[in-house]
Amino acid sequence: MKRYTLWIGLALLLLALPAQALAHGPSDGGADKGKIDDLFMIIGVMAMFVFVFVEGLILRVIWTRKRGDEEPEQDEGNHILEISWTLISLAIIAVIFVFTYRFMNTEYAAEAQNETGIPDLTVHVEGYMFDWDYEYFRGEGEPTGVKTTTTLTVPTDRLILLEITSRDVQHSFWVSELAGKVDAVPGYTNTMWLNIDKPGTYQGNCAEFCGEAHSEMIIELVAVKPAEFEMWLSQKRAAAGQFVPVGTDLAIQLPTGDAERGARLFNGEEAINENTFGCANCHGTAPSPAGPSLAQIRQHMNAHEGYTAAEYLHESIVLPCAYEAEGFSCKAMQSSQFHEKLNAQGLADIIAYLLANGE
Ligand SMILES: [Cu+2]
Repeated sequence: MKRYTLWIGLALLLLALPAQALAHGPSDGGADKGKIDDLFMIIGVMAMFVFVFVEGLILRVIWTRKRGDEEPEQDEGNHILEISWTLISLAIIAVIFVFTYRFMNTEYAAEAQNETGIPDLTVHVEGYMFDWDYEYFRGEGEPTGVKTTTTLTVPTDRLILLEITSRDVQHSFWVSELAGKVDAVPGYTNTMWLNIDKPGTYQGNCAEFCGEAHSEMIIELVAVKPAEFEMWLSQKRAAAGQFVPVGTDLAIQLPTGDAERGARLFNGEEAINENTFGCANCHGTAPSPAGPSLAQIRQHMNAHEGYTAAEYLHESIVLPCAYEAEGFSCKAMQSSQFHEKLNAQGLADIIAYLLANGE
């Protein structure tokens, strides 16, 4: 019976291991893969010995002792034993320390390859509750006017510098296949160098717990061939030139809204200027601490004195902190800066959807 329990336990443990736990480091283009692999192997092998030794002792006790056995003789004050396990632990920690320190002192492989120190593309990465905004610059800082959210598009075989910061609380930029975690700290800029070999989509996530919808803080890094990237960038530039953000002026006249398109925008199924909004992440059908649910929004918009429902929604979207719904924080929505990412038509569509939802 006992043995079955053990095997079932082990099988469950293996099943519970996510694939990411096994994919232990960058595979392409970011930090030096060889060095991370070495470090992983050294620590992994040492940990394996300790694991087998300790588990072996535990198993031995399980197998040899029976219920009702007397307590074995206790051995106290054995200096040789105490000194030796202290020294062994110290030696293990010293080895890990030396190898880790050596690795921490090497620069990003992409940076080391580059002689001029000037990147081909610089991207300002700004984390906020609960998404990422990217602004693209040629070279070190020639503006392109192109901005995206969530999805970061970059060329392969080019030197890319990410300048990473945060708009509100601490976040961490982590695309495990490309490089290690880099903290996004308000008022401070950290850097990450990339030179990606393989085109493809690399998934990442915020790696610093930052609030209710932290798990929604997905990073999607799309690497495309340089020629494709240039096409993408020029299309984006053209679109960015036409895009007029709605801004925070509540007195402006909004066009007639399309509730169906509003629903697609609200649910993140349609983009404006390549920005998706994902309002539904925080404002779903079920109550959530992240934001008022659709039913709660309906209540609020119909009960706000001195405002029509449409006026209330307009203000709540472009100036989330003008009125804070009881029991919720407006900070996350304010960080999203929707007044910069929506145009007048998009805002009118979302308002039309929410108004229809109220009927
Ligand atoms: Cu975060």
